[in-house]
Amino acid sequence: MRTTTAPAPSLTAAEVKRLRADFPALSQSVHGKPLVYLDNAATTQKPQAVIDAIVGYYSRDCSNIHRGLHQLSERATASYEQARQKAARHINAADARQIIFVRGTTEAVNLVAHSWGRPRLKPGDEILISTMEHHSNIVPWQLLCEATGATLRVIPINDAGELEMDAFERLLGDRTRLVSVVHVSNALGTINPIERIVEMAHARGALVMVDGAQAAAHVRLDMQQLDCDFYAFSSHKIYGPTGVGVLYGKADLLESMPPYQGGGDMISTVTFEKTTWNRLPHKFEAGTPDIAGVIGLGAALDYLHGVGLDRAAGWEAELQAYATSVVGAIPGVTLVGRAPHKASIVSFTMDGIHPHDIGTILDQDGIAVRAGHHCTQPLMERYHVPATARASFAFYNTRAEIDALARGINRVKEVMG
Ligand code: C6P
Repeated sequence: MRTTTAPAPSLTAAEVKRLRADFPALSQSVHGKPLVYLDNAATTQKPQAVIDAIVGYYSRDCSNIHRGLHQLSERATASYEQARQKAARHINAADARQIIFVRGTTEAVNLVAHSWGRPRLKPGDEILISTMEHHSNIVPWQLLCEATGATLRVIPINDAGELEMDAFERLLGDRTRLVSVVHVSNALGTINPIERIVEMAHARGALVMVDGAQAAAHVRLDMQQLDCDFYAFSSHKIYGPTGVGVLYGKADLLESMPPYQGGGDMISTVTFEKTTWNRLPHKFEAGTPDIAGVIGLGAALDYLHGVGLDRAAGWEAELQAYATSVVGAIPGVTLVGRAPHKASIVSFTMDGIHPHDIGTILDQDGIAVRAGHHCTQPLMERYHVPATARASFAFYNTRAEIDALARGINRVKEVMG
């Protein structure tokens, strides 16, 4: 018998108010105004629990991991490996061995391009990406293509900012070895139909890598259901520290790939004649990792699941809808990215005003947004704009902050004449 569960109700405004107190950075003033932090796609603020976990490691458990037999090392190793279990649960990976700690999404893509791609690809093979990719999901594949003679092909998008799935189907062919696409676009907010993409790619014998940098904090993830071959996300966009991220991979693929870097911890035995590799996941974690960062990520995942990812996402969806209507209604503002299925991002331009001016004037009002090409230059070219201003939300943002953004945008118009 199939059972259905009702969607979790969204956080309430009162809960959000209480939760904001968990984030010390949110209570500060900037240029004499209360901070309105709407740059969460660049990085989220960190709850006290994450800060405490990092301080706790350095002040109590500071030691190296997987090496020492002493108490401190055992404690640090346990916290580090617990974080791996938490990351596995966060994305519903079948096995924590499939979680490789890396520096972030960027390193995860580079790892796959290097370890999976270099030994396998040859001239005539194709890698498929999309127009809305972040540079970190473009450049590693370009480097791979240069090294192997493979070809990079690009799925177009429509004006709303959605993948053109018919074109994707046509581009998929016997030569396609890998499709690497973003789950949630950092510049448009579009949520891509990953399950469908995986089905279509697998039907043609191609693997799928997903850049989940903007999805992991906002979308419930289930690797076993998505069935993608690789998935990457960064800790710092999910309330954790910078410098850490996760590469998930299917176990048989990871087993078949050579190490990315050589050094300590990733070996089983070393002689000058021959070295054998450690088992997963350690084969891909050479050298002393960012132990405090990984422990901080574990605390961030505990924190987010304590809040409730679905309830947080529900609140963010309300903010997204409200911001889209309020900002989109301001004369002279054009929203860039109007897909019906979006998460936590409102990107816009203003007639005759450079996005850098928008960002600078909003900052004077204490409002933090990002203005620029968002490391998606080919996407900016697709829309014939040099840059956009981007407001991006976390569950701790409020409707009052979006009202402040709208007032700020009106002030930008006044200042710029
Ligand atoms: N986007 C933004 O402001 P790293 O730097 O490795 O943690 O993440 C890279 C990355 C990859 N993919 C997507 C979709 C991303 O959004 C990012 C980072 C930030 O949009 C900084 S450019």
